[in-house]
Amino acid sequence: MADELKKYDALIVGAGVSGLFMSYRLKKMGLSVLVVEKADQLGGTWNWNRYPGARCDIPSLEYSYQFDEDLQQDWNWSEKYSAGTEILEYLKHVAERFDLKEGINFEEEVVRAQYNEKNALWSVKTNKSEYQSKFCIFATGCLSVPNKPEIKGLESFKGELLQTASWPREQIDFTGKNVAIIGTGSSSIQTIPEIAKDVKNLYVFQRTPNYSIPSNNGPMDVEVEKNVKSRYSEFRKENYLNGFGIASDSGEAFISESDLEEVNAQLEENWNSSGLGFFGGYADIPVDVNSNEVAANFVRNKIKAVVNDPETAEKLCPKYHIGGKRLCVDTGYFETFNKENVHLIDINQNPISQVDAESIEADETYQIDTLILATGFDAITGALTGLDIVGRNEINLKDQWKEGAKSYLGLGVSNFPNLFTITGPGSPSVLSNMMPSIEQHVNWIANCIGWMSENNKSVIESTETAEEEWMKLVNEIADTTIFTSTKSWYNGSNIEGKAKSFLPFIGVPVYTEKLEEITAADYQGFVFDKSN
Ligand code: N01
Repeated sequence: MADELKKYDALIVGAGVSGLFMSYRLKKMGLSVLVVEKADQLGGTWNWNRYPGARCDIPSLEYSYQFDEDLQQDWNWSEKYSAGTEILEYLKHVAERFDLKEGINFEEEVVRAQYNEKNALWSVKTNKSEYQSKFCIFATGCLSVPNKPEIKGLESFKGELLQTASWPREQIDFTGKNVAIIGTGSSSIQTIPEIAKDVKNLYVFQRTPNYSIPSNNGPMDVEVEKNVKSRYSEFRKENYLNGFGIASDSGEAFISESDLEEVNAQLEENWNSSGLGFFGGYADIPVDVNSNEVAANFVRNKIKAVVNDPETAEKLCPKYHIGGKRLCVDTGYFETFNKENVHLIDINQNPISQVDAESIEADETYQIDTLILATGFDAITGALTGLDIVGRNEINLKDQWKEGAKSYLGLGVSNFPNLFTITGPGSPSVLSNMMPSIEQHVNWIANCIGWMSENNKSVIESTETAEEEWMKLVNEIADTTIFTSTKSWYNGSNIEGKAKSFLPFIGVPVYTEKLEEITAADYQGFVFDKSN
């Protein structure tokens, strides 16, 4: 039976930004490749998150592929921060241009992947078929499994139930409707100003307020574009040398050693221009709680200056360390709370007690037509632990990661030979510009497979020791920052029952240096052709 299965050199799970580029690299190397994608079209994040206002919070000149010079010269973005729809068009263009659609099976979902030690092949079972593959590559994204909270009575709601992370393709008409939205993270902060334009009433159920920086978005500045395109590769390299891998002022000044007036002037400049680069110029905001408080207070004062009602403004002011939860970038978010049809409900004081056929209940009962869940994701590991991925000795990845995910470089996992993850736990991933981080991983995996072939190696696997030491380093670095002392999806705190451990590697340049060192030392920390 097993011999009849279709065989590939590499099976890639997911046809988003990473799966597309991975298939491009491997096909170019002459490998037989199959991509399976559970959606009915490519695009990953940008296919699922179609809510009004969805847009990238990293400028498009940076959030785009760099692997092909002609592509990056030819493509023109219409705005500084492109809308999700435009990014989806871009990804479709890339797929067409490089002939990537051939070889993607859509509406096919992996249910189980099992490593067979006898023939060193993965058996991958989907809802439609079963395959064998030498390499199994998970390009399943860091924010791809929506978190659906347990709310009493939710299933009895008779109105329209929407989730930002799996938004329908057709346009939703909110005109004259009473709408409730639960959650105030990035997705909600992007969609609230858009939805508020048409609704009769918008009820925003907030558990934790968020820091958000204005995007100052607008049409693409052609001079900026021209300048970047004239030196694109240097521009990319410079950005990737910054801690979070994005363009920002890389000055190493400390707020703790600076004149406060100067600090506020710099933060004002950042506020007016930098979006996610708001910390730019000051290296101690993520590591020194007092300096962090200066930046946090700056944002709180901005919120209070924008929002007319002092009580609402106070509720919108976050109290935790700025940056501890992912910073948001918005277009008119705080201003929206000055509209008479927008109501902020603090559910810390009055938690949501239940949802009924036509209402939601917290401090009072709100009659609603539409309920939107903007409640986030089972981040970084959810797409992997949600499947049955079975490695050596029948070990299931979800069991191996029960006490917290461990990975070597975010690329390999011990006991799971010839399995790669793109931007897995322990890599900069969500604490960096995802595009270049994805390209870095895809290139690494492709080069590693090429190296194995040249050196007559068939099976690669990271060692437990390398993995332990790597995750120790990830945590040691994180412990020097404010990231571990804030509840966030970076450390699993948003999902009930999930192990609490900090997963991203903080610091793109250090990560890159280590990755290069390890690779140059013939993939130190990995073993090849380990006997069973
Ligand atoms: O999700 P989130 P998101 N009852 O987890 C609340 C990326 N992104 O989809 O903070 C009530 O940030 C939860 O409250 P709390 C970006 O990296 C990128 O908004 O847990 N509330 C929180 O307010 C971002 O960080 C772009 O107390 C509940 C919210 O729901 C990441 O995706 C655009 C609840 C979830 O916020 C996730 O953002 C959009 C409950 N039971 C997103 N459960 C780009 O521009 C959860 N909440 C690329």
